[in-house]
Amino acid sequence: MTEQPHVHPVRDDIAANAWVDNAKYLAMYQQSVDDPEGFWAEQAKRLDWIKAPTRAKNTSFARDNVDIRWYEDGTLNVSANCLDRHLETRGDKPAIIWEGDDPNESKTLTYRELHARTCQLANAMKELGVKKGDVVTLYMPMIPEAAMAMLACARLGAIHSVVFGGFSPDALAQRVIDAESKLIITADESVRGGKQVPLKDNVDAALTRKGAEVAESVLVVKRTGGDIDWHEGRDVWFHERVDGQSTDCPAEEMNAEDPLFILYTSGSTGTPKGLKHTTGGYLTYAAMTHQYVFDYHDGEVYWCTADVGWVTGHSYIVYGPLANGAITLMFEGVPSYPTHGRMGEIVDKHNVSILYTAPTAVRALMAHGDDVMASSKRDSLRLLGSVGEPINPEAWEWFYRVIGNSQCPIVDTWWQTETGGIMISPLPGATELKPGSATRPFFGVRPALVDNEGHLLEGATDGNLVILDSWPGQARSIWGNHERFVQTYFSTYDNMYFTGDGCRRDEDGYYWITGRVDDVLNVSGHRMGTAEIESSLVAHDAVAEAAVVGFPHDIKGQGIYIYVTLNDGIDPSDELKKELTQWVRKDIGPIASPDVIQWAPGLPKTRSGKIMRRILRKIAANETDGLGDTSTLADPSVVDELIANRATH
Ligand code: 6R9
Repeated sequence: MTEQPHVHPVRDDIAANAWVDNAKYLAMYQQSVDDPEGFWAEQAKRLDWIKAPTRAKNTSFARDNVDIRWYEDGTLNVSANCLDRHLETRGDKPAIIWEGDDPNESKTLTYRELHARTCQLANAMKELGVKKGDVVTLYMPMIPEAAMAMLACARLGAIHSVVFGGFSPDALAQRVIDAESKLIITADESVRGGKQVPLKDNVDAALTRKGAEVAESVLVVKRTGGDIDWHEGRDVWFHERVDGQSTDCPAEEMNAEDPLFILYTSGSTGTPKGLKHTTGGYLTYAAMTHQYVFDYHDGEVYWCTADVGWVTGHSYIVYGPLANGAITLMFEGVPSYPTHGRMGEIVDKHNVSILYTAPTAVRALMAHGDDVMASSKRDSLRLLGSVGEPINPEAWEWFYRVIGNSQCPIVDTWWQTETGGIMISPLPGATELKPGSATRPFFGVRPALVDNEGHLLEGATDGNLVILDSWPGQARSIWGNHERFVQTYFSTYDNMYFTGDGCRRDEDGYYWITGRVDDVLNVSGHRMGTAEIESSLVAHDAVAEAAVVGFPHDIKGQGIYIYVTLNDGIDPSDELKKELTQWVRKDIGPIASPDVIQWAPGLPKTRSGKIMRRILRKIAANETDGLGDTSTLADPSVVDELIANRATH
């Protein structure tokens, strides 16, 4: 990238009212890295503790002793911090504004109502046998009950594991089994874009899988009233069990390092990992980043368009905003329904000030031209945010100009499931914006770039993005497998957390994330391991071998390109391509739908049998002029064959 970016200076009107301007950012940042103990001890005061911590940080990234603890002698309850403590000051103010898939459906829950409903649900969960330390799986639509269920778990000290409602029964079963989850909370169906998704049927199917019988109860919200099967003794209607409960439920006293949730995410190898997040540090970090990055001020309506199935939904629909007493908008549907103007119409309808969304959504709207926003004014907007993948400068400028009427700064926030909260991002009152750059680190975050041997690189350069020291929101482990946690994040480079992302730092010290450097794809902001898709494909009778790579896709950011070697005697056909596409969708979920399948009589391999994905990526991207070093290939003719028969997309 040699082209000079178009710099957007800090707006005076924003800086004048912002929590931090540039001088304050620099001073606070310096303090946060010079004296993390003092800085984070002070920040902990934003929460209500039952017993205040006497120490903030106790962390080690050493590979033989990865041990991360924050506020370890403090106790608190996350649900009490998100609900109870607001009752006196803002009990009758909105907590959640819910906008249904159908534009005629919306409702508001005040803090008092959300508190009462959460207590009722927690009492119902107790009746169903849920205790402190149990794992509860949530497989839910984007309805307020999803937030209530998270908060009810937190209230009881149970650990939630939210599984995205677009995942298949097998993917759900895998997560239920891994977490040994005894209760599942779901709905009969979810509704997105006018279509029903059979959540309860999927749960039924998941629970027939071997091992999934650990789940003893299924609590079912009636969302659509659609037809479902009923398993007497296992299934319980939400309204029947919850509505009559007491609206009072004491919040369990939890240690700061007790688990709050696990959330599964894809890595470069193996099955998805359940990242474990804990209470005190996570909530401090989620609340603080929400306040500063979105420059949140009391009474503003804030809308994050993510799904609660992803970490963005956890930290920036539920925990960060509610800890701050904010008004958080929750949207059940999709930005394209009933028309592509929906997002702007929701902004107008609810007077949204802050809109946090994903580059893929912006690009999908941009493809329809500027008129797509003609049905709304969006003059309530003050700030825009982006997350999930790199945002290309064209999409950034369109987001700025068309959605934000050239009036709103954009915070491009880089972070991960593992980091719990935003790590690199502009602060609206402090940071000059360069479209495409996540800019500078948040307080307490020490990013660095290293070469492949782990040598620290200085100045303007490209490298692998690592973080040199711990921050309170960081995941503590992988559920049931600490060794894998150490292996994945702390063994590539000594004493550093490895993010898996490549990155460039420019002359101004701004960070530009360039994408994953491992075998993880980012399709429309969803993380997927190539290994997961490959293992799904080779489980099909016709498939001998499969290799999956990403390729540049105008809207999704990355598309999924699959090379398949068929078993002897199987004929390639378009029908078989369709069958394999359905197979993967059914096995993992629609988000893993292949974009392109190419038959590959052979795959390029090294003499030791390793697939050379670098070459497959180049062919998929149609960059076959610069294949680089192919001298280690066992059989170079394989590559010529693949180029000659490259599939188009
Ligand atoms: C929050 C979230 C994490 C991966 C991450 C990176 C990519 C996220 C980004 C971004 C460039 C941004 N990513 N935000 N890349 N700019 N602003 O998305 O978590 O689902 O775990 O994905 O997403 O590659 O490593 P998660």
